Amino acid sequence: MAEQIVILTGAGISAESGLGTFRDAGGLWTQYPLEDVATPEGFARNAGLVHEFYNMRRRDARAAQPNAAHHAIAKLAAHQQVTLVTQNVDDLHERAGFADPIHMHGELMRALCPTCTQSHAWTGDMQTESACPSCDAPGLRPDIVWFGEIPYHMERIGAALSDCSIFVSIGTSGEVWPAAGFAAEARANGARTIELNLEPSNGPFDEVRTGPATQVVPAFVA
Ligand code: BV8
Repeated sequence: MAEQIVILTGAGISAESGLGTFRDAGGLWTQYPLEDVATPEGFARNAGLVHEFYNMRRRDARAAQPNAAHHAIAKLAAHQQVTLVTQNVDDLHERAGFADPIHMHGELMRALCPTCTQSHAWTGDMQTESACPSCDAPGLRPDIVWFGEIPYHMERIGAALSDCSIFVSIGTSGEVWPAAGFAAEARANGARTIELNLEPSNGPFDEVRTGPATQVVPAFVA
């Protein structure tokens, strides 16, 4: 039977495309305290600051290009059964040709209406008075899963983790839950677990290959 591969990516896969990671030196959380910009409480306190944070990241993501690691995963999916779960909110996997990544933490290029709960494509800047294209209510928020909120697509992810024979973690520190528990969950279901990362995260991996994603991911896929 063909291998069923689950790949989990984090901010490290987009680092060489110029997009900031969170916990590395100079990372995003050192510039903006996550409590202020990645929690519902922070948004309620100061929506303008949150929009400033995500407008900057949305502009950066639009200016960035997918790198060799994003392209290698898209190439693998052309001839293997790959479920891609990403913690990233940029669209670099899609722009590298991977059709349907599972964005468990939401997407920079989408807006969520707190009034009618509709999600909309949104590629420009967002302000506190930005209105919902469906119900016209002001107060749109980025369609991002913040700390304390329930990640998207958890059932679909759980099903993929129970069926997979190989689990590959790429560019994530493994510090954010529930994503941090996926490798152990896959291994408990009998999968071989592999980490491709700049440095080992010391998670439950059968194999660890260290180095920049643009080197270790194409080598793994080859
Ligand atoms: C949940 C928003 C319940 C989008 C993010 C107390 C109260 C409430 C919750 C909790 C709590 N204690 C714990 C929790 C759970 C909490 C959590 O995990 N907190 C942590 C901090 C302890 N989690 C939650 O709240 C989640 N929700 O638990 O709900 C629930 C759960 C399941 C079912 C039902 C109910 C929601 C978490 C989502 C939060 N939103 N982001 C955004 O702004 O981007 S998380 C944020 O961190 C990003 O999404 C990011 O992707 C994610 C993970 O970070 P990484 O991607 O790993 O990035 P990091 O910088 O950490 O690491 C980069 C790695 O890359 C490093 O290893 C580095 O070595 C490597 N690297 C760097 N350069 C390269 C490289 N690798 C290769 N090549 C390179 N060139």
